[in-house]
Amino acid sequence: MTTTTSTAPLDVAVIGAGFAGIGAAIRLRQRGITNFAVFERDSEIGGTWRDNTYPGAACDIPSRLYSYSFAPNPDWSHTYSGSREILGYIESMVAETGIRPHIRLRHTVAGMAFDEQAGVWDISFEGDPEPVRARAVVLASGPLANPGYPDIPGIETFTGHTIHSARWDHDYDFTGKKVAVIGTGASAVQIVPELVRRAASVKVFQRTPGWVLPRVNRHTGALTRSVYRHVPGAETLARQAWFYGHESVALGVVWNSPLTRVVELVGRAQLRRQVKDPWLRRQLTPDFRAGCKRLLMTDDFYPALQRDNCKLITWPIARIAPDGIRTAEGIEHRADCIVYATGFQVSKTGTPIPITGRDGRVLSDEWQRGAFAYKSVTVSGYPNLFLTFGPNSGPGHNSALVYMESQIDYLVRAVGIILDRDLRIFEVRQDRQDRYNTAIQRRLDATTWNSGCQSWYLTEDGFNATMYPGFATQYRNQLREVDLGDYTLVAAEPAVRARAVSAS
Ligand code: N01
Repeated sequence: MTTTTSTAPLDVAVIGAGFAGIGAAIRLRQRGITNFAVFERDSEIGGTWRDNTYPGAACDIPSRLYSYSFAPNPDWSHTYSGSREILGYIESMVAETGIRPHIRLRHTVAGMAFDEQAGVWDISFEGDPEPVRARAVVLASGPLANPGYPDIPGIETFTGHTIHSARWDHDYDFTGKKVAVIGTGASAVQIVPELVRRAASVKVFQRTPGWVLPRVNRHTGALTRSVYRHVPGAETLARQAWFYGHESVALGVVWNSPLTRVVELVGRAQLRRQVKDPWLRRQLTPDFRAGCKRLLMTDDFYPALQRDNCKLITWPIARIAPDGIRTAEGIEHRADCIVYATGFQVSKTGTPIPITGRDGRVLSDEWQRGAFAYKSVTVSGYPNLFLTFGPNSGPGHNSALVYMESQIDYLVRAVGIILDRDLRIFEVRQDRQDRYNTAIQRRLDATTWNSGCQSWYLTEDGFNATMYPGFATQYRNQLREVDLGDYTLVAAEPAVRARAVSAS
């Protein structure tokens, strides 16, 4: 890829202005690095929390933990906050830290290639924006960014209204409508309780019942908020309590253990308490170990399914017809609107954009059978590139932001090393990366995620490129320091650097 640029290279290009990109930008600035830009394809910041605005959208991780420790918010209104409040938190971080001028909206990265001579990444954009060069790149485009539609015959023939959970149509009036919801994952269990209040009828098409656990959501009163605001250490203490509470849950959901039975007992007790009809209960009973697919945290999904205007359909979908959905036993379910709560196009085998590294290596080719990286942040052959939410950094039991914060602090330290030492190449050693991934895959074999169920964590071949097989504490500890022994460092030659700057 060749680019022509009219400005000097950036020190850092951050791709994506969601939680991760914004967090990276804030920490770069706090480290004194100011020559950076954040490129965002959308016209607004916020990533997931800008896109997921469906009714009932909320986080099922407590807000005090689903936030950055470097940007505490004493004012969370509930234990588990809604999407608008989370988006507000992201926007207020941007406003308070002064990073807004660094954000370039409507910049969709088309591809990037590493110029080994100069030690910079050439980044090109779709459409008008001028290409840029950057000494380091933070890829923070997020794994759950693009809506996924199911591969059901006839899907394009439906003549009614269609909505995806991650692209909600707020202008559509559900009043009096017959609605079909496909999917019963983490998004669907939040949407259905809201839809049954508005629509004439809701049919929920379930392929696999999940483990549903209680999510006790409480309003945080003014007095408690004032304690978090004014009592030194109160906020940190609460965060720590949530953190270690979730860490203990790992014992039951990351690995099959006697505690997995306890998690399943809690799920079964909720099912027994909330669903009295034995047949419905049977249809809602999972046939895999708790934790294998994502746990569903909700108190109102089962009650919603039992409303007079709601019906659970468990027959497989045979096809979508112009006026509704036909199931395998031949029944036509007419619908005015189909809501796809069918998740995202998760790339476990390629990259979100074409990335060409050293010696013309193409990352998508190398990741064809499954993505891998070193500590999920750096990849051998792709110097000065840093990933957030990269391969094998997904948690099954704790806040994704805890993992993300560790990645951000690690990569900011690494970028600091590149700039302070004027490095051309900062590249993880292949042997370190291989050893790390062999150990990760061996450890994954013992986890619930690899115990036989199908989920978006796995490739079609069953390769797990998504989850981290351990405690968040372990993950955090391994990223606490940048061990220079893991990396090949090559200093910039002043003449080459000067040529690169003057050519750009
Ligand atoms: O998507 P999913 P999601 N026919 O992929 C079903 C995050 N999240 O948007 O289980 C029929 O989990 C599919 O069925 P099955 C979180 O990380 C976080 O709900 O594959 N059904 C499943 O029921 C989560 O993991 C929050 O058999 C079909 C559903 O569609 C991730 O987003 C809240 C089908 C898809 O479930 C994705 O969750 C919400 C077909 N052909 C989401 N194809 C928080 O609170 C698919 N399905 C933080």
